[in-house]
Amino acid sequence: MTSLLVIIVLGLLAIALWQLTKIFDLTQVGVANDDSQVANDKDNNVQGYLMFGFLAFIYIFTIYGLFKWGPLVLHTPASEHGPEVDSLMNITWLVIFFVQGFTQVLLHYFAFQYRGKKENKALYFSDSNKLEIIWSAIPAVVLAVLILYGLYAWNDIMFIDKDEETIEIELYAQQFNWKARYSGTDNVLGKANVRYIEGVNAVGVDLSDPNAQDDIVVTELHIPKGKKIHFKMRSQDVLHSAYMPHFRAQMNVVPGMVTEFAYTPTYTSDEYRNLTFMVEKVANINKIRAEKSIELVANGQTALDPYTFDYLLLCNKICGASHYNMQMKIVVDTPEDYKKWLSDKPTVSQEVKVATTKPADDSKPMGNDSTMVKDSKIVAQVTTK
Ligand SMILES: [Cu+2]
Repeated sequence: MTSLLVIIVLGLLAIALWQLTKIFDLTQVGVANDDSQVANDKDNNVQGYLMFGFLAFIYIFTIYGLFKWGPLVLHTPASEHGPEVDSLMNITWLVIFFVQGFTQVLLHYFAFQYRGKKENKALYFSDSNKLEIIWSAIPAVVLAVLILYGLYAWNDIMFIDKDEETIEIELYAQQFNWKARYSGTDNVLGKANVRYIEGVNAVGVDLSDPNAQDDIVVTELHIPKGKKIHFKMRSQDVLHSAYMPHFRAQMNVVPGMVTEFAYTPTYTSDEYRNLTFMVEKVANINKIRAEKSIELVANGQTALDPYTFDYLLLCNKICGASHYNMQMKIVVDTPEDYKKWLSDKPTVSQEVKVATTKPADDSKPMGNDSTMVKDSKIVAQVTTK
């Protein structure tokens, strides 16, 4: 509402200014002796200097933006391949800044230097092969280097050494939540199919497969620091995207196929929380939340809880009405804590056994099933619209 008012006020202000200039023009009748529509040297000089004014605006705004919003970047990567992604990003930014800085100066300087002058005559030439070669070859070479470097980095990141010991975890996407399946002691994920989804077997594990007997399904992802995690991703319904920004990892999750990504976490959640940049970031967030809480309490609402940092797995494909809230907490443990955490988790086959031996009236949908019912209603609403 406020923004609409601001837009209306700005619009009215522009109309008022426009009317003022008209009145000003009327007062000049008989005074001004040059009312020609053709620009004279004075007009061209003003436009020429305005070019420098605009150039200054671009640079000042860029520098302001860097200082104002620069600290909001993700900062230190939490995976082994992270620095490689960051340096690719940084090099691309440097090239963009250099090209932008250099070409904008040239563009505005030329507009000033060759502004209209009464005694000047335009020089016409149809083409210049030399110039065209220069401005085609330089961007071609720069782009080729960037793309080759990107391909090299991508191949390096996506390469999974068959002999390397990895931990296999499945990420399962549903509108609108994530589940993780651990491959258990055999480190082999059992077969799974959407047709086997029933009751507590929410990701459709094939319980007749020997490899599936020790599979464990959870709603909070725990991974150990310093071990390579090999994620295999499946989707139950639509296209999702598994996005783990702090680990510089993202992969589409596509119904009907398995996609993969592997990385090695380098900081436990606790270690990452205690990095200087994160301590400052969290303090800043909590300062904003405290200020907001004062306002909320004054209006009779409850205050906001203080924020603590957690790694997150987010969905980065707009997949439906509750896409914005499709996330799962990721905890990076020490290898010992990870083992301890995983050791007391029941396997899917155990959970199914418990659920099926329960008396009929007691076998209500468990865990996320109630939200699944709610979410499928949302989907039904969306699709019937
Ligand atoms: Cu999604």
